[in-house]
Amino acid sequence: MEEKISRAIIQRYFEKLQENLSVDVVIVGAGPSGMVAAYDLAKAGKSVALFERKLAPGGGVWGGGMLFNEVVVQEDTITILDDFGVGYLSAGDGLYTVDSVELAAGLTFGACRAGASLFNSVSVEDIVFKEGRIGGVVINWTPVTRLEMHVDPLVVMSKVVLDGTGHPSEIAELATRKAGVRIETETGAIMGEKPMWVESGEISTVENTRQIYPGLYASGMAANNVSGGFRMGPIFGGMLKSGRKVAGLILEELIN
Ligand code: 48F
Repeated sequence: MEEKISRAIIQRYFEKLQENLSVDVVIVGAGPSGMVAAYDLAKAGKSVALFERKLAPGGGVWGGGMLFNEVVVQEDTITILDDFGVGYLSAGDGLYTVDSVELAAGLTFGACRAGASLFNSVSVEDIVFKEGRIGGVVINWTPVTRLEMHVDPLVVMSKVVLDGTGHPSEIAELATRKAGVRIETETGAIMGEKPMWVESGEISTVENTRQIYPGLYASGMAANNVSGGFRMGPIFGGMLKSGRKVAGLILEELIN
């Protein structure tokens, strides 16, 4: 029995990894925007590999506002919560509270059930940059990167990479710093997140969700950081809408 359990885990994990060595879409970061995008893209029949540095997917959702484990969403994003079967309560003025643990768990479950392959504890440490296009990601175990062990990584190829890494926009940062490319912003560089202004940040996060370089898209707070939007704190409608928007844009590219 002991041996069978280990064999089953090893066999299935390596099958899963091999199935994901070349995919339609790599999503970096299992935050809310990345997981909504993963759900929509997988539902549309695309192969999606989602890499999350931490053990637990969910990004900034779990902590709610200052560790009070509730977040707020706006009325026009309720349909996305319904898709995932996540519950909500009216807080008046078109706002709803959502239990942040239910939201993180619901988004994770929804993305996986839709068919996305989620690899947790795996960090994306570099990009593949070939012939003027981002063509995949370089991955390693998070403990290896955290301990700065001298271990070479592996590579996953994809038609499209989505930077869903949140505030640091790590993939856009790699593209500008290591590949030296100009990205699709006013300055051609990462503009950096501005301070708190909820209404503006919520709108601009969705507006700034787009392709920023051939083969590279940005969503959520990564899109905000890339294009210099205002931060917005524990309101998550913009993140959910950003994930839905970027999935639509990627689908358009993959179909054409
Ligand atoms: O930051 P995060 O939750 O992404 P998001 O979809 O949502 C932002 C909100 O949570 C919140 C907010 C709302 O008002 O301001 O911050 O933009 O999740 C990003 C995920 O990406 C992972 C990271 O651990 C987190 O779970 N991540 C970051 N860099 C890497 C990564 C990397 N290089 N490789 C793998 N995962």
